Amino acid sequence: MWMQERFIIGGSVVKINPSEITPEHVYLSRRRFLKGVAALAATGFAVAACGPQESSPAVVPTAEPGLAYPPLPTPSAASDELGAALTTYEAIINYNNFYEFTTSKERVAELAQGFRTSPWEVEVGGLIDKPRTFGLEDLLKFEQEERIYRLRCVEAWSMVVPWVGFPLRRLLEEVEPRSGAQYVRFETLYDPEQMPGLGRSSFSWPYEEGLRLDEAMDDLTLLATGIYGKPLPPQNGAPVRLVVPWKYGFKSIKSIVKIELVEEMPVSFWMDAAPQEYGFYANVNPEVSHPRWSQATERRIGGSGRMETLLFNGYEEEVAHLYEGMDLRRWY
Ligand SMILES: Nc1nc2c(c(=O)[nH]1)N[C@H]1C(S)=C(S)[C@@H](COP(=O)(O)O)O[C@H]1N2
Ligand SMILES: [Mo]
Repeated sequence: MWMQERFIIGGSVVKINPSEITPEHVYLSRRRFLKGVAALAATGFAVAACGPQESSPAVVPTAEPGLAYPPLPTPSAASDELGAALTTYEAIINYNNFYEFTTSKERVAELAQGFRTSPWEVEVGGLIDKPRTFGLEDLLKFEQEERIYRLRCVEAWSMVVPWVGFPLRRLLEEVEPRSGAQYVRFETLYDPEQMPGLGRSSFSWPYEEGLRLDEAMDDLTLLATGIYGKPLPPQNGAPVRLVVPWKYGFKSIKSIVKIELVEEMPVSFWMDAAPQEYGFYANVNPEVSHPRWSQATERRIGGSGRMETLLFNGYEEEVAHLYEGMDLRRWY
C-alpha cells in the first residue's frame, strides 16, 4: 500500500462488449441507496425501483459449473448519485489491491485466475445465538441488489463501482447477536497454495478487518457478490467481500471465510502492519492527511486530473450520525 501508485491500468484479461456494460438509461438518484429505496428493493423491484423499470436483469453464466448464480441485477444507471460516470468493467477488474496474490495492482488479475471459489463457506460465530456456516449458495439466497458506490483507496485513487450484493445487516439479523457483541471481525481465506503473495512474511496473515456493530448494521454496508451484474471475479474478492463505501478501501475485505461477533475492537491487518499510519475507523476525510501524503484530492481511474475528496467519501448525510461526539481528526 505504500508503493508509488502507477498510472497504468492493466492489460485486458476479460474481453467485454461495451454494449454489455453501457446502461441503456441514465438516471440520477441522489438517494438511491437510502432505506426507503432498500425497502422497495426488498419487495422485489431491486434498486431499479427508483430508476427505469424496464431494465431487466440478465441471466449470467455461472463462475463455476457446480453453482448456479441467480440472475444478478445489472447497472440501472451510467453514473453515481453525484453524476460521476461508472468506472469501466475492464478497469475495475484490472487494477486491484489484493496482497494475498501480489502487491502489484496490474498483476492481481492474472495471478488470481483459477482461484477456487466454489465450494465456499463463511463461518459465522462468536457472540451470537445462532452460529451458522453459510455456503455461497445460502448467501445468494439473500435478495441481491445493485449498489453504485464510490471506492476510495487510502492511496488516493478512486473508482465508481456498480456492486451487486446485500446488506450485511440481513445476515447479522439471522444469527442474532448477543448483547455483549460490540464489533464484527472478518477474515479472508488463507491458502498459500493458491495465493502466492502469502509468502511475504512481513505481514501477519490472514488479512482481517473489523467494524463497530452499528457500522456493520448500517444500510450502506454491503456483502458484495458481483459487479456489473456478473459474479465477482477473483481479483475483486470472489466470491464474497465486504464493501464499506464511506471508509478507505482497505476496510472492504475480500474473499471472506469467517465473520465473528466480538466484544473487543479487532486489530486489522493494516493496524498491525503499520499502526502509526492506519487506524480502526479509517473514515474518508480530506482534512486528515496520511502521514506520508495528503488525502485532500484523489485520482479517479479513467478520469482526467484530480478531484476533491469528500468527507465520508460523499456519504456524510447517511453516516455522520455514527460518529457524533468523536474527534474526526483522529484516524484511529
Ligand atoms: N483480503 C484482502 N482484502 C482487501 C485487500 C487485500 O489486499 N486483501 N486490499 C484492500 C484495498 S487496499 C482496497 S483499495 C480494495 C480494492 O478492491 P478492488 O481491487 O476490488 O478495487 O480491497 C481491499 N480489500
Ligand atoms: Mo486501498
